[in-house]
Amino acid sequence: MFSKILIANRGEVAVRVIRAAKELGIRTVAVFSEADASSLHVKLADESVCIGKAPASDSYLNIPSIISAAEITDVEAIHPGYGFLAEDAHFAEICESCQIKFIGPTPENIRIMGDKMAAKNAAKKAGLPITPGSKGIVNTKEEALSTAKKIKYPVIIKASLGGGGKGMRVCHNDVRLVGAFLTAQREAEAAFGNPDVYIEKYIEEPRHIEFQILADSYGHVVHLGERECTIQRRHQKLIEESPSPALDAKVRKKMGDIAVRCAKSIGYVNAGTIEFLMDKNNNFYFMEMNTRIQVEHTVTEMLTGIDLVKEQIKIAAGEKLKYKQDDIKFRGSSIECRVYAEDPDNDFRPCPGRIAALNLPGGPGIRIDTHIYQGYEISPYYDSMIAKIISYGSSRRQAISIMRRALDEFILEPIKTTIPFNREVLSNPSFLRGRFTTAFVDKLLEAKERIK
Ligand code: MV4
Repeated sequence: MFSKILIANRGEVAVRVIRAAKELGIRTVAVFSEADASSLHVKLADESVCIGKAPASDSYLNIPSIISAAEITDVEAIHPGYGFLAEDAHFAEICESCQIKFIGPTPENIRIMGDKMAAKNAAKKAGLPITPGSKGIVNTKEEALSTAKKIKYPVIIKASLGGGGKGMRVCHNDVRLVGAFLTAQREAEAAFGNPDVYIEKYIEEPRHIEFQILADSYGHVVHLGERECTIQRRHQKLIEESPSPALDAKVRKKMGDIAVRCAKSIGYVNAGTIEFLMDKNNNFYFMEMNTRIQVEHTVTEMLTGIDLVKEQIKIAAGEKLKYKQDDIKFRGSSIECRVYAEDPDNDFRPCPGRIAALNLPGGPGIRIDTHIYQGYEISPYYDSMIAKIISYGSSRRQAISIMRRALDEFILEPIKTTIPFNREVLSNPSFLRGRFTTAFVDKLLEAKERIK
């Protein structure tokens, strides 16, 4: 096992990784920007190194600074958390070439899944269900039109290096398709330095369901069940839960087996997530694979009792998985509400500032993952997620009532947060019945707008 690792991240995930390392008896090095000198991850780590100015490009994305910090402090491995450099194949490569273990998948794993068309082709080759669409990159408007003719409207144009909703365009007819195709190419070039786009059948009002997998370096792969991530706004997830109210045992088994097959087929190592789109008739399709630990990994931990971050570190250190698929038991129901320092009544505008008063919820069935404390200054430079509230109960109803009680306990002054919005979702009849699609949040906000 490693004796010392560096955490190339900030905020709640840096704290999360430090906790896992501590429990494994590993010493920790925090890196921080000039804006984060008094951040919790710096206080909790054994050592810390300032790596640059507040803008992420000068600090948390600054590879030479991070590698220098790792060399100076003599760490054996780097955990990237999520965001920043977590899915940067080049960074993973540089770590390895400096004899520093990257706690995550191989550079090849990251590269193939970062190219969404290549990922789709790999998934297809492994026998996964994929949405009908172009065989590969679509290069001309004639090809775009013939693809649409074959799969029929509506279609969606996606940037090959996009993902997470960036650079997507939905089209309903030939007239719109040509313009949208050319714009999508131009936008992809500007955003990702590569104009490649592909086209697929647009699945209307789907659900987003993802499977957590763990893979060791010896080809052993298990899945840890699904997460329901359909409650999103502009590709920002707001509430996640496990199990998904949309799956029965049969579909769950089928999707889990498929997720494992996908990871095995590309020789995947470490923790990863296979995302699926599910349509109204419960048909599901491979969408993307995330090659990192995710924000919502917590709900999976509650059901399985498995610490995913500790597993990531153990896998990177060369340990074998201790579980076979049948050893993984799922118990109860868990929900995560993300708390953003944003004003839900003002188009979710970020609300940075100093926290004057704070009460974090607690009690039975509540877990809080956060880096905030009373007196902490929420920085305008970074993501506005300030806490995750995770509830755990014996049933979905229990998990919901525990969460509603916890939301009522949360006090944070004078910053506006998305807690009131979370509360609304948790009392919405469609949500309570487990019947919702990716259009849920927009519909809720539109309904509110009408009665204003
Ligand atoms: C789609 C889709 C419908 N049909 N692909 C959004 C994020 C990126 N991972 C892919 N996304 C979508 N791909 C086809 N063929 C709808 C979405 C989508 C979406 C997916 C999951 C959760 C929320 C979403 C919100 C809007 C669009």
